[in-house]
Amino acid sequence: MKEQLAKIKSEALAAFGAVASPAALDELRVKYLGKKGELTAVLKQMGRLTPEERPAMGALANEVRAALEGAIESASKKLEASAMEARLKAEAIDVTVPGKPVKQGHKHPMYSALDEIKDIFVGMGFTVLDGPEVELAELNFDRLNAEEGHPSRDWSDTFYFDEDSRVMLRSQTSPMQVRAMDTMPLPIRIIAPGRVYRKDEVDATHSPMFHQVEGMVIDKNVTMADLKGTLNLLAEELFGKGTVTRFRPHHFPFTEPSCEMDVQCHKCGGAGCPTCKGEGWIELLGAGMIHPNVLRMAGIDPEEWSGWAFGMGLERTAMRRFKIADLRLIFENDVRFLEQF
Ligand code: 2NM
Repeated sequence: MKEQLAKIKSEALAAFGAVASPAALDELRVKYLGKKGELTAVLKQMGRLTPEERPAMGALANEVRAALEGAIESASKKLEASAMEARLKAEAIDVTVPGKPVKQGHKHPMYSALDEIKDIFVGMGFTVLDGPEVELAELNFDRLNAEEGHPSRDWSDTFYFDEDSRVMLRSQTSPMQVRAMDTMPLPIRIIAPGRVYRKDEVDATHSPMFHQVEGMVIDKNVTMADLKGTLNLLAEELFGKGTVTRFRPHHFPFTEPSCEMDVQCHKCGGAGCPTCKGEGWIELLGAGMIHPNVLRMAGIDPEEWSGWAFGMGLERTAMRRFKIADLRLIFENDVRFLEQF
C-alpha cells in the first residue's frame, strides 16, 4: 500500500505538472481524487490493515492527498495566468498605429454671437441663467403684467399644451427673470439666454423657434441712465468703439417707460443704404424700467428697489454681425454655410 501511494503521488504530480487545459486538469482531478479515483480506491483498502499499521498509513495517505491538492491548486493558477497572458496578447492595441484624423467642427455663428454677449455681461458682473422651455403661463404672462386677454396670450400666437392655457412653450425668456426675482437675493444682475417659441410662419425673418437674450438689473436707485449706459456699452463692445445709438419710446407690458434701442448703420454711418434698408438705423433690442407691478408681484417693494430690463433676438443680432441675409440659413445647418464662419 505504501508503494501504491508513492506511485500515485509521483504519477499524479508529473501529470498535474504537465497539464495543458482546465478541462484536462479537471479530468485528472477526478482520475485521482474523485469518488472512483485511484487515491480513493487505496483509501478504501485501509480497513484491511491492522490497527497498528493504520495510523502511519493514514498519515501517509493524508500527506499524498494534500500534495495532490496543492499540485492541482498551483496547476490551475498557472493555467489562469497563461490564459490571461494569451488574452492580453490577443486583445492588445497597437498604440503606435497612426490615428484617423478627427474632423473638427466649430461653433455655430449664432452661438459665437451669444458667447460674445455673455462675455460682455459677465465682465460687468452679471450671472448667466438657464431655465425650462416648457413654462407656466403664469410666469410667462401673468407675472409679467400681461393679463388675461393680452394679445400675446392668444392661441394663434402661443404654443399651449392644455385646454386651459396653463402650460406653454415660453414665448420669451422673461419667466427666468421672474424665477430670479422669486429666488435670488437682491441686488440682482442676470442675463437669461435661450430658445423661445411663437406661432410664426417660417420666412426670411421669422421662425416658430428662435433665440433670445434677456437681462435684468434690480438694485437701489437704478434709473434709465443705468439702462442707457449699460446698453451703450453693449453696442460698443458688439459693433466697435464709438457706435452711435438712439432710444425710441415703445410699449411693453412689463416695463414702464419702455424703449427700443437702434444702432446707427455701420455701413453708411446713418445716410441710408441697403444694409439698413435706407433707414440709417438698425433696431437692436427692446428695454425699459421694470414695471412696479412686476416688482410687487415678486414681493419686491418698488419704493425701495428699481430695475431695468432688456430683450434682444439672437438670430437677428447674429445676422447683422455676420451679414447673413436669410434667417433660415441659421437653422438649416448646411455645412457649406456653417464653414464660412
Ligand atoms: C424685452 C423688452 C423689455 C424684460 C422685462 C423683464 C422683467 F422680467 F424684468 F420684467 N424681463 N425682460 C424685457 C423688457 C424684455 O424684450 C424685448
